[in-house]
Amino acid sequence: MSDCLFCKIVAKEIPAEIVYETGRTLAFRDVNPQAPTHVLIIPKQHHATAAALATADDGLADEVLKAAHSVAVLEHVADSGYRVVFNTGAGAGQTVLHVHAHVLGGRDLTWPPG
Ligand code: D5M
Repeated sequence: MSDCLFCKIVAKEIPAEIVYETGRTLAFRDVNPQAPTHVLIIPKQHHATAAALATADDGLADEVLKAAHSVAVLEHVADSGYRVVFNTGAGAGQTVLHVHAHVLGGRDLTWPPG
């Protein structure tokens, strides 16, 4: 989508600190990190929300989750524990309408989230 911020990162039209990439996924550091490790995992193909990704039924949601795990390993937070979050919809705090998994780790994470 031409006006989508994360599609522009995929197209390398705006910069991002990319930490991991596969054929259909991209992972880059969040500009406003909430933990020592805070990486966003996106499908390169545009889907607005996790719900849209889940219903695409082409294995892409699976690839995003696998990429999240790979990033956790690369960032050395897989053993200590990390969180994968999909804010889905405005009421849950989703501000960028290109589905993204937040991978958060490197500190103790409390529950429930705000
Ligand atoms: O999370 C959207 C997240 O996207 C939020 O944590 C900031 C991050 N963000 C916004 N613009 C950028 C760029 N240009 N690079 C990296 N990260 C970015 P949400 O779940 O939608 O609230």
